[in-house]
Amino acid sequence: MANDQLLKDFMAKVIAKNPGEVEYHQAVEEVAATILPFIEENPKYKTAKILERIGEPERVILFRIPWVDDKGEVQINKGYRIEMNSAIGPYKGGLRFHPTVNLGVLKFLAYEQVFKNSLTTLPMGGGKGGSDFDPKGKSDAEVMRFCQSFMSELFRHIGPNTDVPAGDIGVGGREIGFLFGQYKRLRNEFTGVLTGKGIEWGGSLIRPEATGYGQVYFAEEMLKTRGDSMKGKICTVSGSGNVAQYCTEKATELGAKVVTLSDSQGYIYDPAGINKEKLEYVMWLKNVKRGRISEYAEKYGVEYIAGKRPWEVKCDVALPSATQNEINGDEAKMLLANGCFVVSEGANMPSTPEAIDVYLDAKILYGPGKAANAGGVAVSGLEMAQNSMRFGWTREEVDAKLLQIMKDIHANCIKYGKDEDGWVNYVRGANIGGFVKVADAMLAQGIV
Ligand code: NDP
Ligand code: 2IT
Repeated sequence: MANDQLLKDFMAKVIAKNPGEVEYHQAVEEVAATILPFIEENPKYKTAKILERIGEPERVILFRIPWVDDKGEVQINKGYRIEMNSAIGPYKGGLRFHPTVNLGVLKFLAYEQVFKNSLTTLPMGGGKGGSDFDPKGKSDAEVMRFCQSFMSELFRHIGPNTDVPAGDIGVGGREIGFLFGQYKRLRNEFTGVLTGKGIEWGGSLIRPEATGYGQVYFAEEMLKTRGDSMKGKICTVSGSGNVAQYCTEKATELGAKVVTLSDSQGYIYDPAGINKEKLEYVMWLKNVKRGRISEYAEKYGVEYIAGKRPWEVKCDVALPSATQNEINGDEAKMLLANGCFVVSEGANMPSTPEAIDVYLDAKILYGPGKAANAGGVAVSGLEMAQNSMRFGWTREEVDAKLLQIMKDIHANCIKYGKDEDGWVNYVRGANIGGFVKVADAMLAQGIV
């Protein structure tokens, strides 16, 4: 059967089985488009229905999170944990607290996580969870009560050898602390059940930096294939949270100039570049004051463009680091028309299918999220290893391991993604590279 028809038939079944979960359909289709032809050439995966099995979560946990706000009013949120695949290790993946969270969003994230975690070379299965809780505008006490209620149900489903959550949008060091405290209290056990912990209580050096650093290391590796580097490049970054901050730090350190940052309300354009001192202000603004990126424009007298995304700004390298579907087809065309030739994704699925087609048609250096942002979960894996040893590595040791992992992921993408003309399709490379290890483990473990 022709590949187009194979994909159509496969997706019709996925959509029928998972109605309305549009982000999930999108993530599955992107993978299936490259994996189905590979499976045709490797029939052992076909008869065992590996791709169909990978798409069905091993377990989905859905629960109520009741909590009381500062006014004494009862609030109710939804809680989720998708335990997607445990073929190569315990379920592993972040928790997202954001009002847009629903089953389809978390299933897309858990699905991507399976392939990403496999690419890291570390023994981690895939999972994702979270809540439709909105931390914006909530007091620390409200966030704590919410986290305690969330963990009061989640604790019975997770464990250091079962399922190890971490942060994602809306979940950073503060939330991981409250979640860990409640887990320890309920289980009377101090274990590495979460990653992204504080350095004094089982965390790893470089975990906060890891996603953004890894994203830039991956861009540097892609540039190297053309004898080029990040030095002197103009970069546009979206978001201003954890990933965006450390992506900006590393890009600047490697000699690039980051000229934009954004949040859900708009973006700032600073043509002089966001240097060390300005980045320190952003970290304070976002992590301590929990303010808006527009305040940066007021402080430094630069332009703030409300209600828009930064892809209209001329750049060499785009580093999307906010959320899914934040670059559409028209924005991708605009990026390329302005000379952009590298896209390295810190966010998960930030480019729409139309945007990806634009990159692939133009044969630019495009690093999809499941490869380019794998540094975060990779250092989570290193945090788990340090917790098991009851011992910690230095900053330099962890950073060196992170860099090596990003290089290995890049090499794996080349192995499966290099075309005859020498151009590397990193989408195909990452998907097949991530798939093979999980698929072989599933074959070895029987029909489970
Ligand atoms: P944070 O919560 O620290 O920051 C999120 C940033 O993205 C904020 O600036 C936020 O703006 C913006 N944002 C969130 N939702 C939207 C939206 N719907 N539209 C526009 N802007 C939005 O999260 P992280 O930095 O941790 O995560 C960013 C991305 O990176 C996500 O896609 C996440 O899945 C991915 N990722 C994160 C990893 C990690 O280790 N943290 C690892 C790998 C990937 P605002 O404040 O206005 O909401
Ligand atoms: O999307 C991701 O890879 C993360 N949010 C990090 C997951 C983790 O377990 O560190």
